[in-house]
Amino acid sequence: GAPASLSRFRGALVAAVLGDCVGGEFEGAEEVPMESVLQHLSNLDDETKGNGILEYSDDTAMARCVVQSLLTRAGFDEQDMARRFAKEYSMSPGRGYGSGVIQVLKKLSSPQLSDVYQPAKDQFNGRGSFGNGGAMRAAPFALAFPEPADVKRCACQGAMLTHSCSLGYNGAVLQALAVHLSLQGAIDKPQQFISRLITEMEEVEDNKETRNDARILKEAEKPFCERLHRVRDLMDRSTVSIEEVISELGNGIAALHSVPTAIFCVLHCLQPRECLPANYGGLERTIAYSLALGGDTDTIACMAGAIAGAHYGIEAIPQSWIRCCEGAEDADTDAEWLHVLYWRP
Ligand code: 8NA
Ligand code: MG
Ligand code: MG
Repeated sequence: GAPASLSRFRGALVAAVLGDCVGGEFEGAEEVPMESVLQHLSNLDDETKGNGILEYSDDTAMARCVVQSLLTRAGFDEQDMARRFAKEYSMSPGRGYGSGVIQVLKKLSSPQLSDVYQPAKDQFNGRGSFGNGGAMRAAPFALAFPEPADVKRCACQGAMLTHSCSLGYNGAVLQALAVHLSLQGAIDKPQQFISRLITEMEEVEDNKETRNDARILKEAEKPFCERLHRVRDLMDRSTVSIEEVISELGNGIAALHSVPTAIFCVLHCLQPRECLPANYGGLERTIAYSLALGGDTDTIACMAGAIAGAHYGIEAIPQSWIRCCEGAEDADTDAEWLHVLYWRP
């Protein structure tokens, strides 16, 4: 498809919801046999199974708030976005939110609150959360702004409403950048794509806060850059096992252990793979592969889904999958509105 085409917007937003909904089945599982993944996915094709609708979790609930806020305000408005997060949580608290972020969401609903960034800063003894909760909802920022500088700034500030640790919000910046580049068709050249992400993150991570957080958490000086180099090394290898991916990149709830992993899933599944059915297209391979890693499967599949959906476009998504996932149709409509916002004069 053409750069930033409507098909790519729809693909990104719908595949993110699918990843969240189908990934919920395995969230937190230590080992997920590929057989179980393929069984789960084939049930979606089988209407007679009637297993009902797969519900979305916090990932999609918060992404929907981001979308509605960006559309209503025609740009980033932290007060409005914070209010929407708080309201969404109070209306549906059972969507599987991280145990820490719940405190932030409760504080954000207080009418006395003067600084919407303060509750996030109070988390974890003032260090802030490094969870992937900022990154899991970052894709819509890439669909709202054509300029990478706006994508980076707004993804960062949007994440800081709940995640004030640099290892949290920089993960959101990386995820938004990956979707931004994918929308432009940059994944047609995977080596250049990963190099551009590294170049961008070199700059994003070049500051005192990042160096300080990285030192405290005993990570490399530029943690996301280091992980992206690992992604590049794994891409260059002819074979790589699931165990190696987990040990090199992680599959956990930290942004550092899941955003680079999601990017790897997309790049690894550009070609057919022996462990995956030959009749699967690239988008189906990406979702299946993300689930087979185990751990935070809904969030990794959600983030990989957004990047892959922006690359392959809406046509690559099986209709039967869309019908099974709560919120997928809404995401499709939202994508059309974001496309208008993105291309506004
Ligand atoms: P969060 O901000 O509560 O962070 C998630 C968890 O990460 C916290 O509960 C802590 O255990 C840990 N953590 C984060 N920052 C720090 C820190 N500075 N020091 C020590 N520990 C820290 O939630 P979130 O919005 O980032 O959500 C992340 C993930 O958790 C999402 O996938 C979400 O779906 C959720 N979740 C995951 C699972 C799972 O099994 N993988 C299950 C339920 C919910
Ligand atoms: Mg979730
Ligand atoms: Mg999750």
